[in-house]
Amino acid sequence: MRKDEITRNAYELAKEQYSEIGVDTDKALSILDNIAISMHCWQADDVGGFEKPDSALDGGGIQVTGNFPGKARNMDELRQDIDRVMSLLPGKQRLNLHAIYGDFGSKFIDRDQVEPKHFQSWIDWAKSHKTGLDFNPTCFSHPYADDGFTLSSKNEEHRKYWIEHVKRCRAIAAEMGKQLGTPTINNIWIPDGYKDVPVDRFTHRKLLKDSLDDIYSDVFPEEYLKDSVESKLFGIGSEAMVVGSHEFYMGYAIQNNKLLCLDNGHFHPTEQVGDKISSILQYIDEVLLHITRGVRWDSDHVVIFNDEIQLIAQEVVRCGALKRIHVGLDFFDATLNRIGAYVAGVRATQQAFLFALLEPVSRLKEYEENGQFFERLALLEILKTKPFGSVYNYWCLINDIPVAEDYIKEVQKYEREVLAARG
Ligand code: RNT
Ligand code: ZN
Repeated sequence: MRKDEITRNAYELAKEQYSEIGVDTDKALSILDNIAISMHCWQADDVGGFEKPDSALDGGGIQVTGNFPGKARNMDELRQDIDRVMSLLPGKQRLNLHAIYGDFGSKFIDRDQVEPKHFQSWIDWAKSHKTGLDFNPTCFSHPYADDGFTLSSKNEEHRKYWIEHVKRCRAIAAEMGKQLGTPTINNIWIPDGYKDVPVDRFTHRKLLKDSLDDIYSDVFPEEYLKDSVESKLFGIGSEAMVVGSHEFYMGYAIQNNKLLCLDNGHFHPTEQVGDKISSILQYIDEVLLHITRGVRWDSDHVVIFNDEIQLIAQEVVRCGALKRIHVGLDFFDATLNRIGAYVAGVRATQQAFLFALLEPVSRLKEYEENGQFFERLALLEILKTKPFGSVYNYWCLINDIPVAEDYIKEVQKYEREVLAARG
């Protein structure tokens, strides 16, 4: 039997098995078609960016480890990589850029000088790819962030500099959204915090609040720009206190009608971001997810199909909140083929959503409401043994995308033909 035929037959069998428990696989796939995954650009070059010829991640409490050959060294290589990644993915993707990835030419453009024109070639790129862009100010890897503080700095010159940067980023993001006809999310994450136990937490948090108020006093149409804020528990070098904590930003987002960004690497390891979604949705209209995998800490490993990601996707689907959730990825591992890392991470995320979409939610709720907890447990366990992989494979096939292990060969080929030449 030809491979395609096996994939189709397996799908037909899977479809029957799911329909026995009241689940429509075709419907699940048509919903999956519309879940856009915002792919972060920074896995391609280890969060380096294009400010200087050899820019590298520096500071900010986040770390890239590894030196697998083939990282993108410039904008052309990064675009080439992203194209290759997208060619190996079914479904919709957006691209999430950081401010340091502008098209700066050979001139050094400081962060308080960035303008929409530096991102016009990205906007054109997105147009030609019929996709949207998301955006992030870059408040790290800069001398003015070396002391660990940016928007909450007690140094007024530094603070004003970062406020100017973020204001410019919002203008850039709004321009992207305007030209692309789909709102750009501008997500603020700052590293600010102390390595050791501080005495004055209050002033830093007050300064951050005032900086945000100043930043958001510039008004842009909602169809162009959405604003989100991302909290964190701790970072390398900010172990004792992070200014932009969960309480801080949740309060800010509720009070100021902003999106809240939940990065699942940014909480105590036993906390579940999946559990937070139904609470936050009571108060906040829209949520941005930064899907990642922390291993013992916020290590930003490549996303895999694990319990944590499954619960996040299940909660979004069970809450009926797909329209209120924006799915972004945030990982950077330099110990393996970076193109493969992207494809594996996006596929794992899509699989988590597919797995959630293949749940007979109303039957499960019925068991729960009847107090039939054994039945709820049993059905949830049985769902883990259902052939959802056959449904995912079929989705790849009908989208003309390499099915299952076939994509490994494609990544290997790219490594041989393109990445190897980068030295
Ligand atoms: C850092 C945050 C943030 C960054 C990116 C590069 O802990 O998760 O989202 O990873 O902005
Ligand atoms: Zn993040």
